[in-house]
Amino acid sequence: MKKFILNVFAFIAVIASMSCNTKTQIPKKGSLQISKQNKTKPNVIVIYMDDLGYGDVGFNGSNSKLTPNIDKLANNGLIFKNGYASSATCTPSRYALLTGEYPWREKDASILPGTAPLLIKTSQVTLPKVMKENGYQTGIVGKWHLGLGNGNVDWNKHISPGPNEVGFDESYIMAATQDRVPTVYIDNGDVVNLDPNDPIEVSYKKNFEGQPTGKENLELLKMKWHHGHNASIVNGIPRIGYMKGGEKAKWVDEDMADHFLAKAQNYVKKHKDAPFFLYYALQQPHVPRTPHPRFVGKSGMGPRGDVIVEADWIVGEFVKTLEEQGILENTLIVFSSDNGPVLNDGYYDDAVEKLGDHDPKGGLRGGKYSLFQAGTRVPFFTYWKGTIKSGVSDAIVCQMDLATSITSILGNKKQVADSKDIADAFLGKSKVGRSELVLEAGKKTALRKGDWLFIPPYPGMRKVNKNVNIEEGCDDIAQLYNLKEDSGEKNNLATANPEKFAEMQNAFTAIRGKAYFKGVKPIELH
Ligand code: NG6
Ligand code: CA
Repeated sequence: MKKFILNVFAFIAVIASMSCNTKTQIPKKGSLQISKQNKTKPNVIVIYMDDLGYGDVGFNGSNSKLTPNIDKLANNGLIFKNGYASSATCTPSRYALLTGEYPWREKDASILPGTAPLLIKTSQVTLPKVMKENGYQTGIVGKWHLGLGNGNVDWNKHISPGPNEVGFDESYIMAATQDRVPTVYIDNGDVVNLDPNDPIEVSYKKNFEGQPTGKENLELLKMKWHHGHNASIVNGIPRIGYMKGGEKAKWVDEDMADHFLAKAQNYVKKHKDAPFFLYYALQQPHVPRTPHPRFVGKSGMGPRGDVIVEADWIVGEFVKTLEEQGILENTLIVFSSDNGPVLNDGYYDDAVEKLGDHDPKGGLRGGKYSLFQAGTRVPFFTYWKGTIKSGVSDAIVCQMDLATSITSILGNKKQVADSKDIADAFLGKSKVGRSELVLEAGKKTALRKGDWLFIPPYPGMRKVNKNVNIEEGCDDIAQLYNLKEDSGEKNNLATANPEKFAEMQNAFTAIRGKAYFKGVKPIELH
């Protein structure tokens, strides 16, 4: 009898568990994925723009209406008014984002040619590795620009080490920049559409015999170079560096945004059922600006505005995919840019002529390549539907802090290099971010601390980069600005406020060392 009762109970338990299972198997549209994933382990996506300025986006006050989709996301997320890239150029900023280390600690972290060896050591802790330790699938789609291989890449063979050796399970990238050769996509270390009968050769030193160049063959160009960019011609666009062969593998510039979008969408669809980390690095609005024909003329500002409109559409489509896959609520999105804006960055593309009233700098001083704020203060927001409340934060946050902070959000502790745990600032639970941050431009550094910016003297260094018409932030004398009262960095208070000056100089010296003032050899960028 006892046995019978036990069996009845066991039977009821089995039926109950079956009906529970059936319940979870017929969820409302979209909820299955959410239930499968653990709420404490959101997907994490970093959407990273290339050269998008603080003032290019509506959510930082621009009236130009270039970014309605990005603005919608930002306005439903947490907007950082003091959000920083670590540097005013691409490679160092990406290095800091992925390693959590100040890029000025790594001597080779400056703008890399397409043939540079991998900058990140395979033994180094990285953001994607940290995510893997936390049980995440990791992927990168888009711009890499952190070097590949060991210094002598054969583009016709498997390329390694690269993103897959520093923490990414999957990678689909361009090696460097859109204006640098090789102009091919690389899928997990292999050039896409490689034809063994048309091998690829790349050099940054000399041209391959008989190959046309931007310098000598102006008649072949559909886009004219202004400075630099006069080496090999691909798709009528002159590039930095020389390339031969690989005709079938060459990308079509106008299709690049759609191409990377499809890869990012596929990645999301493939991995939606378990936590993933995706670093989606768009190429816009870096030069050459090549909007798909359906975006040409859409901004009224020429190609620079048009590719921002294009990128905005892309972000909108990408978010739609997250929604359709039912994972938007379980995904933390971080949106930012690798450095500030530049208009003429080497091609005649009407960026200056058609700018109109638009201010890519958003009232800040400088731009790409600059120690002034427009170099490193960039569009920045976090979005996590249902978890992060919409709002605006003044906390000082840097992309470099994501490695440690995201680990902390996942409930773990891991101090990654210079990356700070400011998880609460990223989630909007605290108004406090970093207390101080060293900013970098072409190996020159400055210190943001509280409301203040200290730039040490850079005697003899060029003040204005005439090619791009941007003030680089250097002066023979030291500079001190109160950014809260003087966001345009117009009043140097170094002599007017000796106490603050001494405090800031000491804080800077404590991090960079006394030798900095004597020994530093900053590089002048083109
Ligand atoms: C500069 C290029 C510029 C751009 C930049 C890298 C010249 C004259 N200028 O050297 O066009 O490619 O490097 O930009 O070649 S970044 O956003 O990837 O850092
Ligand atoms: Ca950039």
